[in-house]
Amino acid sequence: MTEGTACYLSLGSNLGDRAAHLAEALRRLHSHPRLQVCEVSSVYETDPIGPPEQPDFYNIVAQVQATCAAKELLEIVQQIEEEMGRVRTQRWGPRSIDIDILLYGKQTIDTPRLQVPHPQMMQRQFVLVPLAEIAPDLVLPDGHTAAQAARPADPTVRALDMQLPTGEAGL
Ligand code: A4P
Ligand code: MG
Repeated sequence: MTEGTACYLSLGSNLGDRAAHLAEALRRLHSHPRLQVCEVSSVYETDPIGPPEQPDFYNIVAQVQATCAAKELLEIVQQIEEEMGRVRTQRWGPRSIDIDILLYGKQTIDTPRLQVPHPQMMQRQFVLVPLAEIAPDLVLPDGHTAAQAARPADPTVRALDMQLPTGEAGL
């Protein structure tokens, strides 16, 4: 049986080699001793939400088993963002890699540094469509399943025929 807490992460990139940044972030997550990357959605090209005039994003959602607390998971993802050279300039602006915690098991967390479930996840098809691909029956904060909440035909979220390797595939 797989150990730990089932978590869902949203990964996005809209600078440089977007697919390579996502693949590198997955590799770094999986190589952390407390994390195992179990499922990865295919890659979606998505219209930017936030400041206009920025490049389209590549987005994926990954399911990760975590044998650490949520607070430590946030520290791990922020360290990966930092190591990968993300420069925080503008809120919702361009970035080489952004990793958000969508869900940490069934926990609700509301601290200044961490809110889980992610407060914007139900409004973002770039999160819901890839989430529904890997976990259609997952029940979301509003009681709907991921498959019910996702609009796969949304023109702002375009599936690319591109699958990045999961942990099992030897990241
Ligand atoms: N924080 C609180 N809760 C969480 C959580 N559940 N997961 C805090 C991760 N971080 C969380 O984030 C700011 C602070 O949020 C962190 O210090 C952490 O303590 P940040 O990553 O430094 O800043 P940000 O990402 O620029 O801002 P924000 O508000 O987190 O933006 P989002 O929600 O990450 O949105 N459009 C498309 N198509 N695809 C995208 O991926 N992403 C964004 C960024 C905007 N538009 C997008 C996309
Ligand atoms: Mg963020």
